[in-house]
Amino acid sequence: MKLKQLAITLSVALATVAGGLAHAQDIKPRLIRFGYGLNEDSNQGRATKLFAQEVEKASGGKMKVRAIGAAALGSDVQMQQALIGGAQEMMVGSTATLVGITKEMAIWDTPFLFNNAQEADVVLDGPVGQKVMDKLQDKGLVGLVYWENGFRNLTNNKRAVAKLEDLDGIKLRVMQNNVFIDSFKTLGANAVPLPFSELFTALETKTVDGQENPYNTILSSKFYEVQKYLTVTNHVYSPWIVTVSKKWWDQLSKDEQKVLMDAAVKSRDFERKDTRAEADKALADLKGKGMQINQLSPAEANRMREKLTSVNAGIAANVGEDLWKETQAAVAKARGG
Ligand code: TK8
Repeated sequence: MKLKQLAITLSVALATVAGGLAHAQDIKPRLIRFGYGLNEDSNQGRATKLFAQEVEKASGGKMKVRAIGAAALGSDVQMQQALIGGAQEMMVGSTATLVGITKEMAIWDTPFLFNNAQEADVVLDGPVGQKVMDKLQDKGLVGLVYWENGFRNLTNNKRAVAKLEDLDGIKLRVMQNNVFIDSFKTLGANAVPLPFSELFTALETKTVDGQENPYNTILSSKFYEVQKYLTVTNHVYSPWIVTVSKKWWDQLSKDEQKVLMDAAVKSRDFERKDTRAEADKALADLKGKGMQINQLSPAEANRMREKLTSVNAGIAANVGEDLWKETQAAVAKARGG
């Protein structure tokens, strides 16, 4: 009797140990090359670092993230191709640069889609954001979370842009994306698509006169050194998206995938807070660096806004009327309408 009980206790104990081991074995040593475009000392760099720490912690040091910034692994578009081919594991970059791969991503390029970051969070983290993200899977990418790049503002070296006509003929670098090209042509600028990794030099050598990016990036990429005028336009909210090579992701165990997903969510929450805190004081910082900053009058802001609505039909046709309508409904709901 006693012996039998001991045997049962032992076998239960053994099963528990074996179970624990089996679980631990679902995480293998992995090296994750994680590329991004901005400097290490930027909101993108800081959140990548946090992601790396979380992955290492949750995997007991087995999964290691090698974070490689400043586009050292290539521009957004080049890294996306490396992920699809399986030559690189992970990256973070703009949704706007993914439009050539997944046309639905262009929905986020709709001018003035969101009025504030809270609306963006609700829609991006909700069913519409997930649906658009899931489209990547057919193309060899897995989207994990959206980070905040932020509301974009205009800088240039020619003149203070106080009204629509001031944009006439300004050579403006835009992302490699048709909605951005159309938007700025519509506003009268000479839109020049270029990868972000070439932007500082293009500004410095005056290949282009201006660019548009969130305050955070204007600061961390030191655009204030080569740009004099900043106009607060907030013309569009840009998300970043953390993506994984699907080829590689499909080789991971469920446990390994969970480690990455959990760390991605933590990095997203950290990144949004960090970005917003930095943006809140960025205008004062940029003024301190010598930039001349102006706000558009409400009347001029409205003129710009109205002009830009002419690109909406093209976006709707590209992403599909259903997604367009679903997004508008999700925004209205986020607004409490
Ligand atoms: C960084 C880019 C950047 C984007 C741009 O790789 O290209 O202007 O705003 O954040 O994705």
